[in-house]
Amino acid sequence: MKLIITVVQDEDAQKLISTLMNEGFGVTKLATTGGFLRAGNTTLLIGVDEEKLDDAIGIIEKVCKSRRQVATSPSPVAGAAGMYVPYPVEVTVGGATVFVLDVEKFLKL
Ligand code: 2BA
Repeated sequence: MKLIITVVQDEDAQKLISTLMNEGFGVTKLATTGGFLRAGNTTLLIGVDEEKLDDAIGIIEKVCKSRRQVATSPSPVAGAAGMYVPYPVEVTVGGATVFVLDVEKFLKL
């Protein structure tokens, strides 16, 4: 068995969860926050049999879109007044960040 941990954008989360569940996958949703943008995102835990791993990853790939997002981050250099000046940064977020882990044991007690 494998455990997929995937970080996706909130905009894609609901559709991704329904599609995975309709295909018979079990899903747990966590409300998370990205370290860089400090904005909300969604992390899903999906336990899958090894032979269904590629199917699950295929669904994630199909549903999750990449988007340009502008964030205001503190400047790494101090401005003339010696203060850190916020400036806008544009980044491409997603489609999805996916980790696949081996599951040593899977129990429902
Ligand atoms: P955030 O950390 O908020 O990052 C959002 C987007 O900002 C990233 O999109 C990336 O395009 C950009 N970014 C992140 N760190 C950066 C940096 N040091 N310099 C410049 N740009 C940077 P994604 O790569 O698609 O990541 C989306 C979200 O997935 C991340 O949100 C984070 O919550 C998660 N994530 C990505 N890589 C991860 C990793 N190695 N471990 C754990 N979580 C990760």
